[in-house]
Formats: sequence, structure tokens, C-alpha cells
Amino acid sequence: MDKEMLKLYFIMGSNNTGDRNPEQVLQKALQGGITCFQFREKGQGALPEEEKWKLGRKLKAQCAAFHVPFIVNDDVDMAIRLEADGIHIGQEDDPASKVKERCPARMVIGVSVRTIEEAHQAAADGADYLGVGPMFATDTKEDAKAPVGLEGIRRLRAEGITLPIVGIGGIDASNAADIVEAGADGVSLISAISLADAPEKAARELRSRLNGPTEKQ
Ligand code: 3NM
Repeated sequence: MDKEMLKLYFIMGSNNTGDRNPEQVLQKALQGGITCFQFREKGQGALPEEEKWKLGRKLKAQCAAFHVPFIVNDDVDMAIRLEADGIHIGQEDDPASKVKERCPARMVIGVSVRTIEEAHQAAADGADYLGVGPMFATDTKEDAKAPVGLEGIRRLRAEGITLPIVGIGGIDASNAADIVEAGADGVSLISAISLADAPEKAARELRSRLNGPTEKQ
């Protein structure tokens, strides 16, 4: 897996965009320079199966036009049906080893972890990258746990976790660079782009904060 794809990892479902059309929000995010997208159709107001698939198909095509990987959250059957580039699973889902058996080998597998034990287990199970969070307080996830902060990432690195890492939870342009400085390969976020007044500008701003001063956009 090319860990560059984790740099600015946007996550969204149809219930994360307020009154706006999710396809339009994703289009702006892609134009602003996101490097990966996760379709997370979950929580209050999430679409039922068929509608989810129809929206997923459209969002996947949009990502493909920008050569941005399209990852599906949790739903392995949907990821396979949509021929997604990857699947992201949580601690409540089947272990990565089991998910891997069901998915085509080319699919990337991401696992959400909060503790060292979970990170070691995910690595042993064959995860390709880890989502570590919540980094900071967030209103977006209904059942988010207590934040682990930058220390959460530093500790994983100090404990020898070498898998690519993205931080998640409460991340925006003001703290994105700190996450990478702490040892992550990128940031994943929902509301800082999905609810921004101007999602393209928000994505662009995040990209410029994540690209060092010498790196070209
Ligand atoms: N997972 P926002 S926190 C989807 O801790 C998700 O695993 C989390 O939304 C975790 O960028 C979170 O708006 C919500 O804070 C991220």
C-alpha cells in the first residue's frame, strides 16, 4: 500500500453533509486535493441497502476520475459489491484476518484502534493501515470514546508499531500538522470538510498544512 494515499483521507456518508448533496461535497473535496475517500453510511439517517449501493456507485466513480482510492466502512459485502479499493473495519467487526479471507487480495484493509493491544492485534491480523482515535473530542461519531490525543500516536510508534497510521476525530486545519508530527502518515476527518462552508477550500487548506513548506502542491 502506498501510504501517501493516507495523507488527507476524507470520510463521508449522506448524513454528514447537512442540507448539501453528498456528491457535490465529494466533488469539491476531490478538487481540493483529498488523497483517499471512505464511504461511511452509518448512524442516524443512514440510507438503506439499495440506496446506499446506488450512492456508493456514484461516489466511487467520482473518486476513480481523480485516481483517489475508494474505501467502504464496515460493510464487507457492500465493499465487495462496489468493487471498492479497500475496507475499513472497527473493533466490533470481524478481525482483519477473517475479512481478508472474504475480500479480493488487492483490497486494502484498515482497522480502527485506540490502544497498543488493539494495534498489535490488528497488525498480527494483517491490517494494512491503522486509524487511531479519537485524537480529540468530536461530535460526529455518536459513540466516540475518550480522546487519546497526540500522545496516543507517539505511544504506538514508541511501542514499535510500524504500520501506516492516520489519526481520526476532531481534526481540522488547526491541528492536522501536529498529528503527522506525532508520527502519523496522515489525517482522516469528516466534518472539517463535509460541513465546511467551502469544502474545496477546506481540503486545499488542509493539504497545504500537511505538505511541508518545501513540498509542492
Ligand atoms: N471514528 P470528525 S472518531 C468516524 O475514534 C470516527 O475511531 C472515530 O469525525 C474513532 O472528523 C470519528 O468530524 C469521527 O471529528 C470523525
